[in-house]
Amino acid sequence: MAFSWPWATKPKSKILWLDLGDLGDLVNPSGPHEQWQDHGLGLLRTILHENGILTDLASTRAVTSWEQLAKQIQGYEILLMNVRSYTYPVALRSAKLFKELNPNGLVMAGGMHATVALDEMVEVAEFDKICQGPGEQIIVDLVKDPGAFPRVVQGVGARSMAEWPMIDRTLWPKPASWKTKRNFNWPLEPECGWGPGPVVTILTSRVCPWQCVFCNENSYIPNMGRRPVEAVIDELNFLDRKYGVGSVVIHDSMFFQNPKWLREWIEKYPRKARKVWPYWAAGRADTVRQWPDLFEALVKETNWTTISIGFESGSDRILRLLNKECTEEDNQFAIELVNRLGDEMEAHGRTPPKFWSNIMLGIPGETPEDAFKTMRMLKSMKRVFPSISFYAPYPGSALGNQLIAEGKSLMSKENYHRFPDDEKVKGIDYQFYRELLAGKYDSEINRGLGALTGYGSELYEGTLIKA
Ligand code: B12
Ligand code: SF4
Repeated sequence: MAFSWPWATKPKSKILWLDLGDLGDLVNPSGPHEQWQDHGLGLLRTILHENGILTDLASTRAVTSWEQLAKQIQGYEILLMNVRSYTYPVALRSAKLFKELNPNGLVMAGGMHATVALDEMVEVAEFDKICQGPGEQIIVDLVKDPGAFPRVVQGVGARSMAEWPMIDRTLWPKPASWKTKRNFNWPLEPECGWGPGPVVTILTSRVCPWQCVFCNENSYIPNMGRRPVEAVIDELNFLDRKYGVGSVVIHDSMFFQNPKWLREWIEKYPRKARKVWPYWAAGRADTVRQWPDLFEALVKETNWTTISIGFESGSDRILRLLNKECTEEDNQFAIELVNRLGDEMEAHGRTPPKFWSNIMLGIPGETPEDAFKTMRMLKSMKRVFPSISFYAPYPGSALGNQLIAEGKSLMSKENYHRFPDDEKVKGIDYQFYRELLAGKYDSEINRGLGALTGYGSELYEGTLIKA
């Protein structure tokens, strides 16, 4: 039987999976998103356990010091980690600590960072095996016989998410303090203001086909079939029967794609789910404009209450620079539609949908007027959670790779972590943006509102968001 710290005293398996995140995120978290669970870890541990390979679990999020972590990672032969760029600093330090404590142990790391920044990881001797790409079809063999593989391993994925097992959510780390335990709803997840708890995070699709230069996931995540609608509903019903579901977060990078799948979702979710749980999911302004009826049906019939849209900017110039393939007009169309739907639903006593509006500031090439236009766009949203961050040049993305190559990125392996207000690119006037968010230019922004309606003048103050 596998177990998780802090209740365990001695290793039961020789293999340890280390969940990554900032120290203390499951002890005394600064926000709800840090407490969300890692589906890569959940999926691969489920596959390992289904194949008879039991792993123990520790989490950097469940400790508040490296000394505490050291006690939990001693005595193991293999350390497994899912490394993303924003967890790379913690992964690096953990790998070194593991090798100090277990000089004959093997560190095997996979995850996004291995795929997009292999060079960086290859330089570090402590990483014994580095797996690029998906791991579901290789993890069992790799762990059974690491010697049969070269140091850098090409991962193998499933053709379709239909082949993925249902994650055994009890293999996820537990909240690690009385304070977090109270509201965590483990093995489901805590609420974050988008819908009632317990929250289920779930994936229905893996990759987004667009190529925004700050993201372009499809250049490094292989395409794979979407999870069948029935399987998603079955999992939600199973979790509801077992734990009771309050609301759902669909973690897909792009939920609003593939109209055939979405039509089936509209047909089956309201009929077959034990309850039409409200959910958070992501879309794009241009496709909302392209398929407005489909969008409206999703909002009204399936309870899509928190609509995440990567608006990013309110200026055509910047949208083009980002290869966003959305225009100011597309953005305005989506905003007006959601404003109207919200009014109608409210008039019928229903909860109106709300935007989770992703906005980037400090994009190289952005002028103050571009930023003012973005703020005006934000003010034309009647019901909105603004999610504003300073642009971050992540490796793997076209613009990120370019800025890193030009020596303009301020993100380093000690500081990949994305704090929304960190300074991330050389030459950006961050002071201007801080003043903008503190309201210094409000009269200018409001003057330019023109035909747009300005809702809530304090809308974006203090709204730099970490996720
Ligand atoms: C859900 C999600 C979130 C959620 C939850 C994160 C969580 N707890 O897991 C939230 C909203 C909180 C979030 C936040 C952020 N995220 Co995010 N997120 C995602 C998303 C959409 C899905 C992740 C997922 O579950 N994937 C599915 C699982 C199964 O895949 P996986 O974890 O990669 O694991 C597979 C492989 O990597 C491999 N593997 C993994 N580990 C191992 C280990 C071994 C040994 C082996 C062999 C293989 C292996 O096998 C697995 C199965 O195939 C991804 C995009 C994507 N489609 O993956 C972005 C993504 C991971 N996020 C990203 C970023 C940048 C962020 C943010 C920094 C936001 C931002 N854009 O500024 C923040 C940071 C939060 C923080 N803590 O500071 C980037 C990471 C880029 C990078 N280079 O690492 C991604 C890729 C999106 C993107 N294109 O920009 N995110
Ligand atoms: S930013 Fe959004 S739309 Fe653009 S590639 Fe990434 S997930 Fe797709």
